[in-house]
Amino acid sequence: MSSASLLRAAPDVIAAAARRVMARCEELARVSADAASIERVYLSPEHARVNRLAAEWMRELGMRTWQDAAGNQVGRIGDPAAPALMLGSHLDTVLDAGRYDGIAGVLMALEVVRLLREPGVDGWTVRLPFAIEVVAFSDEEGTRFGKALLGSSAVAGTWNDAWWDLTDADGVSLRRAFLEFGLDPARIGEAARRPDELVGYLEAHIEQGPELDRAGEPLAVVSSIASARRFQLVVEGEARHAGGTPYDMRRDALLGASEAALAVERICSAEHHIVGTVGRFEAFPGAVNVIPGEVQFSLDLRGEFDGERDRVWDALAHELDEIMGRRALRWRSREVHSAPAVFCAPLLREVVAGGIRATLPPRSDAPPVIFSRAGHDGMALGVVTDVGMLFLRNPDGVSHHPDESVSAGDVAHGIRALAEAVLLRGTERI
Ligand code: HGY
Ligand code: MN
Ligand code: MN
Repeated sequence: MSSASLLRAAPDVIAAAARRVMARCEELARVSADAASIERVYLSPEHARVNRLAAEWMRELGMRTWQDAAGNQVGRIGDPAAPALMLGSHLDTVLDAGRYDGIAGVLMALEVVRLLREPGVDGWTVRLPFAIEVVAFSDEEGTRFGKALLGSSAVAGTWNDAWWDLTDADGVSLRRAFLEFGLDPARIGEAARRPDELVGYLEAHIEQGPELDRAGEPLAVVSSIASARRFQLVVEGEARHAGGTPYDMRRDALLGASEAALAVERICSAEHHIVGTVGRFEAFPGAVNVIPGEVQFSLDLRGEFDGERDRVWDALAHELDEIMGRRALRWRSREVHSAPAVFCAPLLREVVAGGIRATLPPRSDAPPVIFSRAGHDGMALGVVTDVGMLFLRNPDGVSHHPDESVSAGDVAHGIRALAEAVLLRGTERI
């Protein structure tokens, strides 16, 4: 794959594009359910507001825009009859989020359109053998309903009607939230795209890890996206008086669940490319003078390969049986999310590597290649089209946190590399 630059754009134009991305990340960060932090969840008023903003920015670029049946905001430019190369990322966030996770990828995709569009007979177009679509996915995180990738699963045609009964912390079902947002659950199938409508999905995203920062590298090619399984676990003991109950009579659910959380760290940290995290942990009844009779906690388990991830889950389940048996407790689990590992398509890996080579100073070795421990919408889209990802350096790897950051300089590199990758993809047979 050539490393010659195909993009005709002056450095100051790219720098201006990066500044626009950074400014818009700040603007979108202010669209939050909480004035003191960034919080934007699926089918919320904040989701509707950022979709309107994204649609406005898409229309400014001459794109045709629509909100699809799952609440994803879409813009399209180019030959209406041609298949599309889909760019984008997500605009929803975790709680107390950073400014760039997902957001930067959507905005960088818009800047690529700005760089590639040209005046056509009936408006703006792109001189490529495919159209370009930019998708702002609506629920990559799964913050509100626990199941991640809802927006991109609808686009991939893998929506599961069992999800309609998922409820948020207030007991609102996904079905009711759809209706209140103005969407029709019966039409969810209309969001699905066919393989022949797409030539691929290409996403730029901050790394959400420290590898590029430690290596002093601004950009990387993503090899694969970690497979994930998420569980809700319950440990049951017996609520008793904190003062009057002697230790030999206690069945303390919190101590059993705490041993379980430590076992997650011990077992996963001994594995290669497996990570397990207990992110939510709640004791009931939650009174200071009552021995916890029940604990509910989450488990987010990820691995480079599905089989390894599943083997570790079996080992964890065996360990929990031992812990709870020893403590005369009971435990159960409910799986709330599962997504297989997705391996990025060789052609898209090549064009991303070519885009990086065309952007950065000449180098003798190949651009860095990284396995993504973070999940992305590409995990859902992998069933319907080729997936490729470009990673940007994420200082100190801080993400899912207000201190999440990315430099304007690296965003400029990322915009150029993404545009070069799109142009390289355009030189290939469809
Ligand atoms: O959880 C993740 O890995 C992604 O940021 N949703
Ligand atoms: Mn995230
Ligand atoms: Mn993300």
